[in-house]
Amino acid sequence: MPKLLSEDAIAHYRHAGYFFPVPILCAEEVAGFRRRLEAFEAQQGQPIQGGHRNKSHLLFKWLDDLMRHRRILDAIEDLIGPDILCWNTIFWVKEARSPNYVSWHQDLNYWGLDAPDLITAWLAFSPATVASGCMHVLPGSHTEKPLPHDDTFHQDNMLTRGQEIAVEVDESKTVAMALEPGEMSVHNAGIAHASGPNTSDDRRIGISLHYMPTRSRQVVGAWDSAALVRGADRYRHFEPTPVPTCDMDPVSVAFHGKAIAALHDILYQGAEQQTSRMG
Ligand SMILES: O=C(O)CCC(=O)C(=O)O
Repeated sequence: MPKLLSEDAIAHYRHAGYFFPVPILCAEEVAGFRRRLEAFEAQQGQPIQGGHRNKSHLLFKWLDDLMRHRRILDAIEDLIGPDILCWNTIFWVKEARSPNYVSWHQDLNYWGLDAPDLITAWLAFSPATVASGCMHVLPGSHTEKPLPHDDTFHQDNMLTRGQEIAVEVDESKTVAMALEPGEMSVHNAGIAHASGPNTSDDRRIGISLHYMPTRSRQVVGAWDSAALVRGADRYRHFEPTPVPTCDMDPVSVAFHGKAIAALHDILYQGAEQQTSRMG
């Protein structure tokens, strides 16, 4: 018996590689999360960026709590079973009227993870529409051979290396995953996906949470970390991340530094250039 998703939603995810929308937070709850993020940005005097965007659950207690939200984990358990690690959490912020985009890519090529059932849950903190640059997916592409990619390092591309699928993607076959604030989409990390610039007057803010079964392995980096968010981990392939007791808990901030350095090496493996972008 599934915990949250319908049998149809699960079947759709398996054959198409994605499903949306899944309602997670009410309007008041999601506004509270947006306020917390924006309070941090106001304190920093700039939008969240660089290392702060990744493994951010180690920096913000409220994000560690969100990563363990019962409804999110029920949906993930319906798709990958009860023993669940969260490998990464990444903020994706496109400012109002910003040219920033995400080119067509497949994440499994870059994360060094031997985890064909790795799921990205993407939760909207603000309206994600076609105009604001919501994500698009190419249905079924997670079941095919990984596509070749080029590194473009384009300045407006939000991805680590501006990685882009080297063959033409037939846009007529793609699906736009528009979300209201508080709704979530899920996609398999092998699916081809992308998003366009933000032509709206509001910021487009989302958090991606990357969940995988505990049997998964890191095969590129010598060391990697993950948070056990549900069930038991009898494999111990990843160093368990500390649970912050408050925002900017010194113990988890120190761990974050080590985890981000390891992630940087994994994401830039084989690249000809390196920047501070990670995503
Ligand atoms: O937020 C976006 O537009 C893209 C996010 C993405 O590529 C991902 O979550 O895998």
